[in-house]
Amino acid sequence: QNEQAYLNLCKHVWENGMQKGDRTGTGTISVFGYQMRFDLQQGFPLLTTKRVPFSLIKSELLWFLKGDTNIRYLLEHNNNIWNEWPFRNWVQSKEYTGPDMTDFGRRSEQDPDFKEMYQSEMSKFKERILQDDAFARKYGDLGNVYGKQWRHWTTSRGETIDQVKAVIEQIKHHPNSRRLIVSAWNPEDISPERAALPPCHAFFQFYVADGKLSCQLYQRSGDIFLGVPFNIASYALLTHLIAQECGLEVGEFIHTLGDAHIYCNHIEQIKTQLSRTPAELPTLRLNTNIPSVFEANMDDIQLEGYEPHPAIKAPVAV
Ligand code: UFP
Repeated sequence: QNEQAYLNLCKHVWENGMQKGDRTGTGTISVFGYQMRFDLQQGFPLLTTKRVPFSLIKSELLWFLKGDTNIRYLLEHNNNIWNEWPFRNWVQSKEYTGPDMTDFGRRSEQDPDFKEMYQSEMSKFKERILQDDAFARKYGDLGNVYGKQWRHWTTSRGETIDQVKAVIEQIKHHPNSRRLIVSAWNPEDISPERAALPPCHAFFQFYVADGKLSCQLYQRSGDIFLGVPFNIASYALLTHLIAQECGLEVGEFIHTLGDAHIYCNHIEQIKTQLSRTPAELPTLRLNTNIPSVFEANMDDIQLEGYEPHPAIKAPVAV
């Protein structure tokens, strides 16, 4: 069963992880280097031991594939997963005149009055991104994140490289190639001024054998409880989309993690999840008439038979 690969990761890190401090000040237990394999023929690897919001995964992946880096598209699809980073830029800017939002992540966990103020500032911020074009351009753009590097990698000569388009061409015409790679990791662009967050899912490679397309991802840093379930489903979906476009079946998704960590404030949640019995995995249905992966939209991607256990809430480390 595919989901067991993820549950084994949780168990492995829980039992063997080292206590380790981290950038966010939250604290983690962590291991370095871990690999999971998901056979995409055996169902779509969206976890069933807790509900994972697939619509957020779809809109985020479509946003990457469009080469978009502005959160406006995400907000238009009720997707709030990238809001904290641009919000932090906004509240740290000279133009922001509202109440002090320093350290808003931790403070809103500890102080209900602050949380109310934060939520109100955040909803004003989102409204403005949606309504005000100039504001959205200035404060909604995450900079050199996935969409930019996947579709518009900029070279030192000022040319742009569309890595995803190029890799699809290679898969179609040179399926035996050992160079079927997309890199989101651009050393020139990882400073805080140039990108909201250096890419976590940094580098991926495709592989074609026996009429099946497989994908392996190297993820430098994985938040096991909140991030990794999304990342698995997102790359599984990407593999399905590209396989369909190239006239191939799906093979495996292989997920290789660098720093695989459980945040200290996710431990109870992980325990709850590990106590649950996985259900049958859902099946992905793609519209077979999508002209290209770049033109896919939300309705072209549907899941059947997703009957998970209830969602489990946990704070995001920013
Ligand atoms: N993270 C993920 N998956 C993602 C993503 C972020 O697990 O797709 F964008 C987590 C990993 C880590 C934090 O806990 O976000 C990023 O922090 P850092 O840059 O310090 O690794």
